[in-house]
Amino acid sequence: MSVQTITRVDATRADVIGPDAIRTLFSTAMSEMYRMEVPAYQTLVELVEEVNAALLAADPAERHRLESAGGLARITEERHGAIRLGTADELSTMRRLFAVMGMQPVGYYDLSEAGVPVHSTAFRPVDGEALSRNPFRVFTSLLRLDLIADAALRQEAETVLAARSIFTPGCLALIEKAETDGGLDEEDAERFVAEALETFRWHSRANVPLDLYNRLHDAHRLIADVVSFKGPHINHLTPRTLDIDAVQRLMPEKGIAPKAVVEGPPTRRCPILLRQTSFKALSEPVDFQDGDGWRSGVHTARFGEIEQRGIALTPKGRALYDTLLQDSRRLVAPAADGSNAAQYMAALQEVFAPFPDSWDGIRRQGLGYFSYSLTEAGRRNPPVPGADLETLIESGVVRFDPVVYEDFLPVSAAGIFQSNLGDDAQQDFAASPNQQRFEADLGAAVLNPFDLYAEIERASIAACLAAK
Ligand code: OOG
Ligand code: NI
Repeated sequence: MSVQTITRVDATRADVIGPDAIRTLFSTAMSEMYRMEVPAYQTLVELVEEVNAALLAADPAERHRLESAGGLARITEERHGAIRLGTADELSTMRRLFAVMGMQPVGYYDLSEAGVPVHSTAFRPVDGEALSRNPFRVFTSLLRLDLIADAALRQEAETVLAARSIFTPGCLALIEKAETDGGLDEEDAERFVAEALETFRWHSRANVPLDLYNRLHDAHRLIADVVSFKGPHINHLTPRTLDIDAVQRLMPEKGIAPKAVVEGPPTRRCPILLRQTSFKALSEPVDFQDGDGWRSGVHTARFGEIEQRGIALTPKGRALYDTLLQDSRRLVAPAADGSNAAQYMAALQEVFAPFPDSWDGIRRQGLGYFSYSLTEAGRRNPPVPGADLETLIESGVVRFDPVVYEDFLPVSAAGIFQSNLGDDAQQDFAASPNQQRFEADLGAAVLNPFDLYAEIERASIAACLAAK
């Protein structure tokens, strides 16, 4: 299995603009496109900006912490999107496309367990420097036709998917050029972004007749969404807020109805992992093939989501999170119609009480990853070789800041999928994670997120102790 990454960017070639810059061009273009396609997205972005600005104005200490940890600049522009692909070829080409922008596949998510016939990874930048420039991520799912019971329908779906090509010839040529030359110059980068954007665009004309759409839809809504269109339309683009409870509360005032519960951990002083909420997918007009003509219908796929990101947890912290989340769901299972939302949120809050809620508590128990840096005093008076980290922290030479969680959560993702598929869409599939198959289809192994966070922490400690 070969891993194709762009490693030969030659720093001496002034015309190569580098993957971080291409990623920023792309995420800006994507945001621009989605703003035109889904006006409610713009409303959400504005609401998030208002809430973030109000929070920072009211909490100078938090503002200062974010500024000195280098996290403030990236937050306003920060987005993640999601797409759903139909074939192994589409997935492996998508990996090469994202590699041009410095995005690697991180993590494996099995959603069959939650009744959604896909498995997924997140394409994102991985090193600290690239993340601080622009942490744009795309949650990318591959449809699992192997989970569809009806063999004839599966065959029909496969035939439709095999006949489509979701990338423009120009895009494919530029991916190859970037791989061969080790990057793109500015002009090619701009062409690449424009061509790549075509793959993510919404198509109001379906690729299949209404009758096939309906049969796919009856098998599972998600199958209809993937198979019936020319391409994998981006289905949401999520801005990051510093206070998700405030956004959830204010959404109805802006005419947007949020899902009943916020996914993920409860409200805390020290946020952990990821909290998310969304508004339901819109019913949008679609034209279906009908003999020689077209026939109008509707499709629901695209929605809005916001998120608040907290600290990345260690395997020990993550295990505690998973246990507590399961315990709270055992106590109060969130109803699909949201009728027990208040009880669920209260149970969550109570069950999570044992999870320490101070940065130092989380650090001392080894539950989260931190980035260490020299304080002002530490820079004036750098530590001597062999100094002890804990002593340096106590004496105010070294400070620590939480490392941001850059990934996703399978239970939350399932909740988001389900709230968008409609409350009737829950279906049982045999839980069958198949990371090996996914990686074979991807053409590469997915990176382990824990390794990436551990490396950020390790490098930060090494830099403190090596400072001269
Ligand atoms: C992806 C849903 C998962 C998230 O933020 O967890 C997701 C999809 O609906 O395609 O985006
Ligand atoms: Ni999302």
